[in-house]
Amino acid sequence: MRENKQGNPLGQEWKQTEGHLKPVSVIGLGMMGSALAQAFLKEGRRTTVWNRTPGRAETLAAEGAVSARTVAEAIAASPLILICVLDYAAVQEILEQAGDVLAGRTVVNLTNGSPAQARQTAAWTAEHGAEYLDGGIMAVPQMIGTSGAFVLYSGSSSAFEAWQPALEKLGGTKYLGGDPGLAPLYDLALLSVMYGMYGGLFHAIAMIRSVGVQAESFTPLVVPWLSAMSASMPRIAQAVDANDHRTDVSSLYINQTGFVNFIAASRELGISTELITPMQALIDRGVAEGHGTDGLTRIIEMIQHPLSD
Ligand code: FVH
Repeated sequence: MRENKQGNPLGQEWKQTEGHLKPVSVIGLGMMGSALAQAFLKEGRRTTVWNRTPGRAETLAAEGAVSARTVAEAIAASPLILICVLDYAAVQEILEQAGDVLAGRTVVNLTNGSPAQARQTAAWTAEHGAEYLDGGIMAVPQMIGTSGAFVLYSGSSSAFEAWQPALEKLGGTKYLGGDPGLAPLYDLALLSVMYGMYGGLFHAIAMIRSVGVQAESFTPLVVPWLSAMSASMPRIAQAVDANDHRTDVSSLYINQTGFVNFIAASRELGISTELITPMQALIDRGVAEGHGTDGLTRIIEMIQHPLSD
């Protein structure tokens, strides 16, 4: 085996590193990847970075990162490799450039994707001798390294145990299990909550602005309303798990009537109803299928068993 001057096998230069913090390599220096690299640099950890467009590494290099010229060089530099790029097609392109240096390392892929893509990437990395963790970042770049950020992980439990102290520098960690598809599944489910919330907020703001009211003067009413409504989530979850869609809050019938007003008012205000009509269609279907006295949670059953086209 070829060795470098210090007697370490080539491709394992990180073994020379002094100190207790093992080096990390961050691949992908977009908004999120840069924030991840900065969190490790802040900790004083040797951080090697690589980006397809090399100019993006300059700021981090000025902050102390080692800028690798190739993917293989970035991977050779550390036992822990974080990848955060556009999509899994990009992840695959990157991993294929790694060659043999991948063996013996841990790849933590924080790119947004589907459970099936995560499982495929896990199988591919295992074939190349690396441990694999998939991750879902529940934060925006500015939150990385703060107490508000948390990251979901799934895949190799031994890799998670070994690297948890390092990964905690990015935000809270939540390990979901050995199936690498779990982190992206939970990530996408939580994003669904976020998009639902923003969809509702955007429609509401459009309504309010159409009569000349500033969004800023409306949101102080929205925040306590959302907190009050979200307080009911554990009770809703309990009822759903028990397959109990009865309600003492409001029936599908009542929501159906309310929705007619909601749509009519939006049209009168000249606002598109694109964000809200899908919900109306589901409420109408629930009533048509004989569930008018059930609560809104009946919709969960309906979308789990969609109508065939
Ligand atoms: N930004 C956010 O708030 C969210 C929070 C939750 C997690 N997401 C996911 O993180 C992934 C990266 O998102 P990002 O915000 O960093 O995205 P960009 O700033 O647009 O950077 C994209 C990077 O991807 C590189 N890239 C794209 N295609 C390729 C490729 N074929 N080969 C190699 N790298 C590629 C791109 O490189 P370049 O354009 O600078 O050369 C950027 O480094 C994403 O999955 C989010 O969903 C972020």
